[in-house]
Amino acid sequence: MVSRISRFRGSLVGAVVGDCIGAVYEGEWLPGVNIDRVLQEVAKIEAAGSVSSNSQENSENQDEDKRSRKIYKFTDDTAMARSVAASLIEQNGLNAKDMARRFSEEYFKEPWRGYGGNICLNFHALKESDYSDPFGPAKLQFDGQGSYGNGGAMRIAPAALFACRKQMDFKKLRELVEPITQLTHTHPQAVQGALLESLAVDLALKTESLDPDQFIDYLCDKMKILEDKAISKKKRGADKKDSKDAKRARKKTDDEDAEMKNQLSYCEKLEKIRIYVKQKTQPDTKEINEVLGTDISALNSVPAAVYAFLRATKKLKGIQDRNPFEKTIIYAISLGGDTDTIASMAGAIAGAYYGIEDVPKSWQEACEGVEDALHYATQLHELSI
Ligand code: F2R
Ligand code: MG
Ligand code: MG
Repeated sequence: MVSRISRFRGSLVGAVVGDCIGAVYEGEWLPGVNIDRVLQEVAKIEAAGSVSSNSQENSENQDEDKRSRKIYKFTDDTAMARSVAASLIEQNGLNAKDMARRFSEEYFKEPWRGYGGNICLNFHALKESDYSDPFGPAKLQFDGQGSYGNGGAMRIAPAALFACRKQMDFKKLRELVEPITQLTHTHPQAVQGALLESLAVDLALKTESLDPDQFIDYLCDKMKILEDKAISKKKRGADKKDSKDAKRARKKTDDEDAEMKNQLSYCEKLEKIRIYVKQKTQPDTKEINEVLGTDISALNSVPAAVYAFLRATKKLKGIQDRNPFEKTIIYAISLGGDTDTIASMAGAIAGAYYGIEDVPKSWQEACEGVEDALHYATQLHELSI
């Protein structure tokens, strides 16, 4: 049985290694990333790991090894997740102003971490207004539509750990995840994506014996509630005929509806995942790209992360000799596109299920930010008991 603390550590460290290793390939589109290339990179990490374990007795050699080995840098995904963790721990709950300040200060300290194109404007606006309205700037993005990027989902694992209780409390999880996301992302797809990722992490933390069908049933159940609510909210907005903004609101809704018609919803994508996971022959990466998506939007990336986790329980070409955590990360990266983020989100789910013992030591040593992730996981675990 995997202990609870091991799962907490596995989840946060899983997210970090997914981000760091996935970042090597971010933005490589069709036909995905050849799995042999990912394996070559992983082999380098593992070779460096075995050199350092051979020089355990000699501290001079150890120091030399540390200096010479390649360190895989974390990106915005981990930078923001660390702020979520630190803020929740220090404030013992959500303090929106504190979290917004941390996001922003982290960005100004290290703006080169590969942030999304628009989120930076948010950080500027937050700083200029001295964080007086932490939710204000995000609402104004994209002509009031809000960002649909996956920046909310990619940082949410610490919130799932913070909200983790024996019995799932969907309401409490929503009350935490929604505002954390809305500090930067107000588009319903971004908020729903963060909720889907947090639900998957929460469920993985509590699952003893994984049944992919049951896992998907559970996620579908909850996502249906969210999607139905979003549809009726939108309808209510469009029905406000007396409002002076009604015409503009209706036009916006019509445009969004037209856009939505070409896209599968989260629930529809989860049903596709159910089929892909059961499929005897490994699904084609091109089809995964087209149907689930692997880009920087939440709707076209969170489902791919859930899928990578579940499909890694089955046969996968070229990586059958790897443990399921490793399979999850390597396979997630091989899907291409937003590789750091998809591997990070998949890693958070897989780590929550398999625990820290399945995250290879050599990977942990090679990735920047693992020690801090272990520290945050321990603190979040203490707060959750
Ligand atoms: N930004 C990247 N990668 C690109 C380059 C990194 C490279 N290493 C480098 O340094 O050059 N990765 C990171 O961004 C993704 C998360 O993005 P986030 O936080 O959601 O950002 P943002 O700016 O809110 O959204 C991203 C873009 O999506 C489009 N977009 C969003 N909402 C939109 C809307 N309502 N209408 C139209 N477009 C919308 C925009 O193009 C945004 O710039 C992660 O992959 C992370 O790793
Ligand atoms: Mg990134
Ligand atoms: Mg990314």
